[in-house]
Amino acid sequence: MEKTSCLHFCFISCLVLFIIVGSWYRSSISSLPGYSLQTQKPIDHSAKTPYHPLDPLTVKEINRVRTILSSYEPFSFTFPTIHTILLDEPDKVQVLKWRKGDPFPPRKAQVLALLNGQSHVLNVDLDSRRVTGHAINPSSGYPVLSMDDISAASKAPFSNAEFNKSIAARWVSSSELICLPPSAGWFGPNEEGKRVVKVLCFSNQGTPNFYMRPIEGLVMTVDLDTLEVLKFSDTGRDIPIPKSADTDYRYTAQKKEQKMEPLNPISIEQPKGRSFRVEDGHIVKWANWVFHLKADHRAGLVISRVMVRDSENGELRDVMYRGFASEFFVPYMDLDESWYFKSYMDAGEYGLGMSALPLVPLNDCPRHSYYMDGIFATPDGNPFVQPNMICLFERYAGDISWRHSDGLLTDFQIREARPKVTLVARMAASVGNYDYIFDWEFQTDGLINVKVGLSGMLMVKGSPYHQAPNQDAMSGPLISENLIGVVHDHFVTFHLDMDIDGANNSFVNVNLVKERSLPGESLGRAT
Ligand SMILES: *[C@@H]1O[C@H](CO)[C@@H](O)[C@H](O)[C@H]1NC(C)=O
Ligand SMILES: *[C@@H]1O[C@H](CO)[C@@H](O)[C@H](O)[C@H]1NC(C)=O
Ligand SMILES: [Cu+2]
Repeated sequence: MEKTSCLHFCFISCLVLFIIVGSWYRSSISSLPGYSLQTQKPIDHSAKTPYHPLDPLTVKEINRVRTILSSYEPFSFTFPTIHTILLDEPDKVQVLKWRKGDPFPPRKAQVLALLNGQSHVLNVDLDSRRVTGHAINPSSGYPVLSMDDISAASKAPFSNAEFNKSIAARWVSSSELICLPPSAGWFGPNEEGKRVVKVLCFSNQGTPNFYMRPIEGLVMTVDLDTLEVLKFSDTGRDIPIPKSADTDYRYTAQKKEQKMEPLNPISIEQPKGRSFRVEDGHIVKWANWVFHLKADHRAGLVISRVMVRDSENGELRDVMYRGFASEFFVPYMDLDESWYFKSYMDAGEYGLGMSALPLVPLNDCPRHSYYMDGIFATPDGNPFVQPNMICLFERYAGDISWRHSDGLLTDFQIREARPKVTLVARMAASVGNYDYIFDWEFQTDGLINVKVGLSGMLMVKGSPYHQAPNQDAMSGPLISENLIGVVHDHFVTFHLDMDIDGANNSFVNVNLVKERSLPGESLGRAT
């Protein structure tokens, strides 16, 4: 939030509790006859160069950052663990001044790294090949978890004898265990100065949907740097592991007779192809809109330099400098030892972009979609391409964008209607059990609609109850035998730097006030 014109919006999404296995389509659209998977040629990123000052770091540039850091003195003995290497975006004034063909403002990277338990924030100038800024532990807290952190933390419990005993007492074999670090945090003064996570385990016996089989009450507090189990807690020995029956959500596992009448395949035709284009890798042009779209490790998807073409004089007018999801906050309303800390901040703790897996053509995004890749850095500082991370498509859902008919009161026989076609930029982050679907939708009337869809699995709690429970004693409804869907919220905050016809914008809140009229009095007549 650097500018006064930035707005933070907070959307409170209601508590979402769905029974996991409901009605399923027998098969996905892409496996139906006549629905061949349209493919987009994979992009070779190895030699790509940036086209725009806001373009993310390329494969070559991430390699260059790695080379610069390897010969940087403080890291000459040990290369740090890389958490993020991101473009250090040039100042807004420089970006606004820049026109295609102009030389770029200096290309810079910001690096978040860890070495010997210390956080390093580095600024790297790619042109002069120098580290231009270096702060050690500049603030409290730690960088986003790396993939190495997550996989090391998930293995850590197995080095603990108490854990093995606890597991054996439940007749669970270690081969069916999946452990995950759900939330980083600070859990008390004993952990001062340490990076710690709580690790929880699930059983995948009989189902890939292990989220439905929590080993309830078993919590290991793990030091992410030493991988030592700092605290072991088991309060759930008498809570059974919920059954695995009917928990597998895959199409191929749906054996039950379909209760719902099957739907015929559906697809929107675009006989002349799509009407948007992507220029220079990231500039999207569609109808009256032009904007820059890119993948981001933390935010997932960043939209910048959004402009709309004036229908009268054809000139491009500024609408938004930059918009992205800045953070999530997902607190669970349960005070148990194994639940109180569950308050995920999915963007900062895991990275929405880092959690976004390739989209499934035809089912995640319709036919004629354009796919964009994400380029990030691995913990050893090498570039990594996440293919098909974002999709762009034109949406037509059968709605009307505008209409008017005339002829009832006059002699004009007018039937005018315009179909509503919009452009959507989409990505889906699979942050553990949850899938967040982000849609940035552009309408020809100038509206930008941001939608966040929630899908995936619930984070559930094992319970000794299997029916008719005492609701008061629980932190959520019993959704199945021995399973509670713990009540929780999902808050999403957005960074929206609006520049509607320039940077000087204000936010106007209009509140209507109800006025009461006395019997026999008309306010309209009184004024
Ligand atoms: C715990 O069990 C695992 C898997 O059986 C084994 O590899 C590990 O050595 C055991 N750890 C301890 C501390 O006994
Ligand atoms: C924005 O408004 C302020 C106060 O009215 C004014 O001083 C400033 O020059 C304006 N900036 C632009 C870019 O128009
Ligand atoms: Cu939820």
